[in-house]
Amino acid sequence: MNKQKKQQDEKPRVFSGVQPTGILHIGNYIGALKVWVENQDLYDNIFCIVDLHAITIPEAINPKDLKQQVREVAAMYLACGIDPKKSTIFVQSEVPSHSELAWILNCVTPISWLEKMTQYKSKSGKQKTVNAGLLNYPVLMAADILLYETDIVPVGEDQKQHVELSRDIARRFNSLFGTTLKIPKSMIRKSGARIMGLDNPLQKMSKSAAIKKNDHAIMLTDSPEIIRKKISKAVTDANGEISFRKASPGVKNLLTIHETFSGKPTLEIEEYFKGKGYGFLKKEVAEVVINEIRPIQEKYFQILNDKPYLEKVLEQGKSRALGLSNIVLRNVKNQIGLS
Ligand code: ATP
Ligand code: LTN
Repeated sequence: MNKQKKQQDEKPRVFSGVQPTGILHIGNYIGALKVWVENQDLYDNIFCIVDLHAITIPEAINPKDLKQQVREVAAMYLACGIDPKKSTIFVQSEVPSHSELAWILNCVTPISWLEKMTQYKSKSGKQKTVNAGLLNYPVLMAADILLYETDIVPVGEDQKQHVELSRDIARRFNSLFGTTLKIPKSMIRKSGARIMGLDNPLQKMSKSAAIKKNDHAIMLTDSPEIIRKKISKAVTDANGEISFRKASPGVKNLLTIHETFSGKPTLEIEEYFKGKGYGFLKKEVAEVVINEIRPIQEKYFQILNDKPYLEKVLEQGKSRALGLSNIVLRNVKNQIGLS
């Protein structure tokens, strides 16, 4: 066994993923990628690009663009600091065990559990025709997680309910067919797990909303000028209070963005902005964001243009994911009486 593999096998396992539904925004970065990178040395990490989840909203996906969007997410993982020597990166649809386990888990998951999911309720409300994939979305997510005997799932606040459901599905499978699946836990950062839209601080910042509204989100590929402009237009209020506890949602969102990018304690931030106006706050927030994402952007475009490197990383990731996931899938099939 080589040294890298032995070290990976001894650490608790992390699994997480992002949908290739467009360019990533600072919410994805703060809630997910930054957490992955900060904890990378502690765990055996598996990071997936969940293209099968992305097709649950068919009108958001153009078949001609999907492969490129997958590459863009992979390049962004690497540019943010995911190191392929420490982490496995792969594309969900290239590892068929995900769909296969999802089907089996669908057969042990009550529909009522799925109908209660808040993401399903909000996304299905926006569709003319609701496809079964949207309802079964969290079952595929459970399959992703459970296939790798995952210990920890680092995600933003919006995915907490789905990780809870994965735990319930695993417990139900284990009680029906005997203990087979490991019960995972979510990892959610205390502050910054739900970054809000700049145009509407009551709505979560999301890739899909960013496609429709220009000033909704800061994309990780935005230029410094665009970032300054978007933040200068961010919705605030008329009361002028710069405090984490008392501020309105828009101002609190800006303070949280500052806190997560600057890494400074909240008291120090409040002290710094005391008596200063929102114009100053917005300028400072833009600068901390620009400073951190500038080097990421340089790496991103370089990696995106290096197709052979990207392909090599994804090929290696696929090979490890195929091997690991087959072991759990075989056990599950065995327990359930399938050949
Ligand atoms: P879409 O609009 O296509 O559903 P999204 O922007 O909500 O996309 P996902 O691909 O669903 O992004 O999420 C990837 C990761 O980023 C998940 O861990 C999710 O919890 C996290 N995340 C998404 N939006 C935010 C946000 N606004 N704040 C913090 N974390 C977020
Ligand atoms: N549903 C998640 C993406 C996702 C995921 C996963 C996250 C799919 N499978 C497994 C963690 C673990 C989202 O962010 N929308």
